[in-house]
Amino acid sequence: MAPTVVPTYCALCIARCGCLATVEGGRLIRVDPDPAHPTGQAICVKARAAPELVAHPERLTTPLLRTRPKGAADPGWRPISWDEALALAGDKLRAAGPRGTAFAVATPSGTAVADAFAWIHRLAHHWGSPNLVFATENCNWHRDFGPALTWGSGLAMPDTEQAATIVLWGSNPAVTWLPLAERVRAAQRRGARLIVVDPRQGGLANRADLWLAVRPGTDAALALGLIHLLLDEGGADLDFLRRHSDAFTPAPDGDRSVLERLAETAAAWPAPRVARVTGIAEANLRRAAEILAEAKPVALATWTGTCQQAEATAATRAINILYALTGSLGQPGGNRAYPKPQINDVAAFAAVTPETRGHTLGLGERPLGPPARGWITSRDLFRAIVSGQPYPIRALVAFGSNFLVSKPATRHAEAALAKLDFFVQTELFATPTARWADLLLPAASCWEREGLQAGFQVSPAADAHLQLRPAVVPPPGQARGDTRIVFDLAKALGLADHFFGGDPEAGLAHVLAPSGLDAAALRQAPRGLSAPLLTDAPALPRITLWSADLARHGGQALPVFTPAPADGDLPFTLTCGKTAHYCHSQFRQLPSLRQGQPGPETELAPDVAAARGIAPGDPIAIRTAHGQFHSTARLNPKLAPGTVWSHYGWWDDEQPINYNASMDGETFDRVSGSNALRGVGCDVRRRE
Ligand SMILES: Nc1nc2c(c(=O)[nH]1)N[C@H]1C(S)=C(S)[C@@H](COP(=O)(O)OP(=O)(O)OC[C@H]3O[C@@H](n4cnc5c(=O)[nH]c(N)nc54)[C@H](O)[C@@H]3O)O[C@H]1N2
Ligand SMILES: Nc1nc2c(c(=O)[nH]1)N[C@H]1C(S)=C(S)[C@@H](COP(=O)(O)OP(=O)(O)OC[C@H]3O[C@@H](n4cnc5c(=O)[nH]c(N)nc54)[C@H](O)[C@@H]3O)O[C@H]1N2
Ligand code: SF4
Ligand SMILES: [Mo]
Repeated sequence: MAPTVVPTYCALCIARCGCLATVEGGRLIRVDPDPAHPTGQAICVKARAAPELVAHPERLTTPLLRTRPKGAADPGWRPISWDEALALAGDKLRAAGPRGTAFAVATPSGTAVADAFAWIHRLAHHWGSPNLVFATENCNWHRDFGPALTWGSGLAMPDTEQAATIVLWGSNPAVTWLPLAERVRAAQRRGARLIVVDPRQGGLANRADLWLAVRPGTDAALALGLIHLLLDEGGADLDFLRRHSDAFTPAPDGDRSVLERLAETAAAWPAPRVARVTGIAEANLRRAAEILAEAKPVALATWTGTCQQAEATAATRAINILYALTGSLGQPGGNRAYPKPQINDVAAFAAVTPETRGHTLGLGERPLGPPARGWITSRDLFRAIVSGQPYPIRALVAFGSNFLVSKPATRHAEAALAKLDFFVQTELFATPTARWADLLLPAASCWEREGLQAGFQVSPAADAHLQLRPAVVPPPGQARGDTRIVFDLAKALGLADHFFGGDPEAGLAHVLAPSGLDAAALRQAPRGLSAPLLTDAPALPRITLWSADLARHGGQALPVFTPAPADGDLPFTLTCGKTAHYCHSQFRQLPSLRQGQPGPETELAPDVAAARGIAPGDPIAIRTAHGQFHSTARLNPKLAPGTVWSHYGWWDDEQPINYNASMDGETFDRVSGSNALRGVGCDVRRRE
């Protein structure tokens, strides 16, 4: 049979790159970019390896039931039918009860589970579970929700088309978000300036106007120092602040204005101190302040670089306030939300009663953080399972999510997973986390199921784009899409009434109803359509430099940063980042990707390598206060001095190569629960 070319998009990560899938005889044989799609300029090695993912011999193909005790190296999986599996899950979840059931979901930014994300929430919410674990506290919280403390909503997208200056702050789109990187490059070509704040000069930082080589974990000091310079030297947009913020109102606890109080707080960070703490030369600091004052509007992209820190809220607040001082928020050329296709949200957060929400783990400690939406940390989950406090949790329902590798070590992990009465996981592969499951359900990959994307984010045109991604090949064996599995489970739990009678097609019709397009029209147009009915762009809400919410909950009304004291035993600073080959702990099974990146590597700044006598290629061990992990050394002169920059997401039964096993699940931001995975004291040695 002649090959056919199907327009679609790659759903493997946030970038959702428009692409062309070539299919021959029911097999996916290649994936190419689709320049006619708003995000189709390029694809990455992961999409090129999609044929290996689809045809992989280790993919799960049938429901599997454990026959050996938990903790045994081999679970003794026994294939069972879908009917048996769903009936079993229904019985076990009824036995555990709604409060005794927790849910887990893989990251929607780094997997295709985004297709089913809202439906999974709907299932948890209508079942009545107070608890759902996903990556948010270490992923998108400080970009999408944390800024609400300062201006009531998330950061929104940088308007790269009209920005005079673009700031990438702890965000590396050349590796993590190709279409955004494309747009930043295009902006540079038309003369926009680029400032990159990152301990590592990679990707777009190589052609930035200014690279601020921040010592990992000290971003709050940098932002406070820049606030100080802008206020001290007349670089802040006071007019904008007068119109849109509380800057000129008296601070609630005195008679001076919020702006005066902010100036006083930031004055604790004069340039020489900032330089000492962050490692950034004073001249570069001043240059950054000049650009921010002169080349407006400023657009900001920030993501996990500033999120995975012990004081991520202080960093986010300081960066957001600095951004507010530029007067660019919500303006053309600044960060602003674009109108999106109108669709119905089916996550059903409103179905959660206050009583149920009151039982969300961690809500008492972090009421302004993810628990307010029912999103808990794996640490809190494991503690509750092991101790039975504040109430017993007996069952876990997971859709992907490899938390044993992607979350920091929590002392209770194995004890908790061993103690669960019932753990059902939907997966593509038998991961280290899945090995603890009682029941494993085979998931279809994004190439094997339909998926809806409403808005492709990176530009107004992309964000108006609505696409129903087709299944380009059938799933292996009996694997099913997550959405279908959610509907099946809903029926098994007697929740069909909340799930359109258990019919995913009726559910899809409901989702699409307000968009002006229906499933039939979208199936006719696999490349997607510009939706006729869009949401209104939200008005700029009032900016609160002074956070009464934080003050009320025992936090700081204005951001304050206390640098960690120097530790002679752990003289270097460990941090991490993503590579083009993998998403988190995924894709290690795919031969072409494994060939490109065969094992975990750790880049050392030249001063670190010299101090420890380490040469490129040396096997090394990285020690933190909580453990050590093995890696292979690389030298990188483009790292801030003292920095150790490592890959993560690796595991191995023989060797300790899991970065997160050496992290401390107990060190986290008090407001959000973000773990200190970056900016961690460490030492490095060569292994013999
Ligand atoms: N040290 C360190 N740790 C980190 C990070 C870091 O930068 N440094 N990054 C953090 C971030 S940003 C995130 S988002 C988290 C990610 O944490 P996780 O969400 O746990 O991501 P993965 O480890 O990639 O595991 C995802 C799992 O979901 C499965 N999966 C993929 N697609 C599907 C699907 O469509 N359906 C189903 N049912 N399963 C699927 C995959 O097979 C895989 O096993 O990791 C965090 N951990
Ligand atoms: N290839 C690939 N793409 C992905 C993913 C993936 O796993 N692989 N995951 C997806 C997901 S879930 C997410 S959340 C996004 C994340 O997207 P990004 O946030 O862009 O990803 P990272 O590479 O983890 O981190 C960004 C930068 O932070 C820098 N950094 C490290 N420590 C610090 C610090 O202390 N301060 C500052 N300012 N910067 C620091 C790193 O050097 C890195 O360049 O990517 C998405 N896209
Ligand atoms: S960056 Fe790669 S993995 Fe992510 S959507 Fe684009 S092609 Fe797919
Ligand atoms: Mo993420």
